[in-house]
Amino acid sequence: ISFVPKTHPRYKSLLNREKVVEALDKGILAKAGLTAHGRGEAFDYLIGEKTTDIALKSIKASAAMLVLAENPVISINGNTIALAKDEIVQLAEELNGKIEVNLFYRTKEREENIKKAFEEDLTIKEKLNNNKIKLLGLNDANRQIPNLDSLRGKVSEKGIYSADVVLVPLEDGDRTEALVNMGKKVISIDLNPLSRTARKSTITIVDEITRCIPLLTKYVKEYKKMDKKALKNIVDNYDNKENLKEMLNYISNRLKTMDLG
Ligand code: PTJ
Repeated sequence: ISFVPKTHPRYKSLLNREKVVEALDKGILAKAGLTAHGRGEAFDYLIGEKTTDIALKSIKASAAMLVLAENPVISINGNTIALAKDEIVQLAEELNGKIEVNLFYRTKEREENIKKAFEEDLTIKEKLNNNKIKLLGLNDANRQIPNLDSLRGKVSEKGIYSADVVLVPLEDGDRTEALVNMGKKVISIDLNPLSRTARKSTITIVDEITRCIPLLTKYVKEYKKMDKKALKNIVDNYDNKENLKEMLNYISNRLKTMDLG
């Protein structure tokens, strides 16, 4: 049951909080996921809680990169599952279906609870049975990302280990660099444009996950009909450092000219 009335001016944000708390109760979210969520909320305030044109550029470049990829994988953690499980499934279906569970705070119990959350949903279960989507990283995280000591380093051979493009929403930092060092392209979703993840990624989408995944899916669908040369052009014209600078300028201008009335 939701305690948040639909008319509340901050409905969406409060609903996301409820989802995160619910996922904690179900043993899906790491406790640290609560503070990570709060940090995200704070940055979302700074950007005005909407998808900026700057983020849209990153979304389009990401869609092009995902369509061009030979073996893309969507990495998911507790926060991503709490907020955007269904949206991630829809995106994966438009690609090769590969979703990999990759946890910083990896415990057997959380793995079980996550598996249950996917299989309890009958629509998702059917998609798993029909191989429209594949949930990797639970029983098959047998490979190791070189130079990454955390449990995030345990990955699936068919998933992140062999992927050419990895989408990493709400990342914790050092893995992005390790994946880039393996020669992979990393697309991250992170509301904090100052984070190490944001700076090390090939493409950073500075936007809230539940807002940007549906947009990403929309552009993936559209770009699947486009020729590869045009898509390559979109990717080649994208500069991540430039995009992050634009985002920081956007935030500082917004704050300087803000009307508090
Ligand atoms: O589930 P696990 O065990 O893999 O653990 C997941 C967390 C999130 C706890 C772990 O990865 C972590 O500690 O992450 P960080 O270092 O706190 O980074 C998370 C980033 O996600 C922060 O920079 C936040 O600004 C950002 N963030 C939080 N909520 C959102 C978000 N970005 C987009 N949309 C959000 N809703």
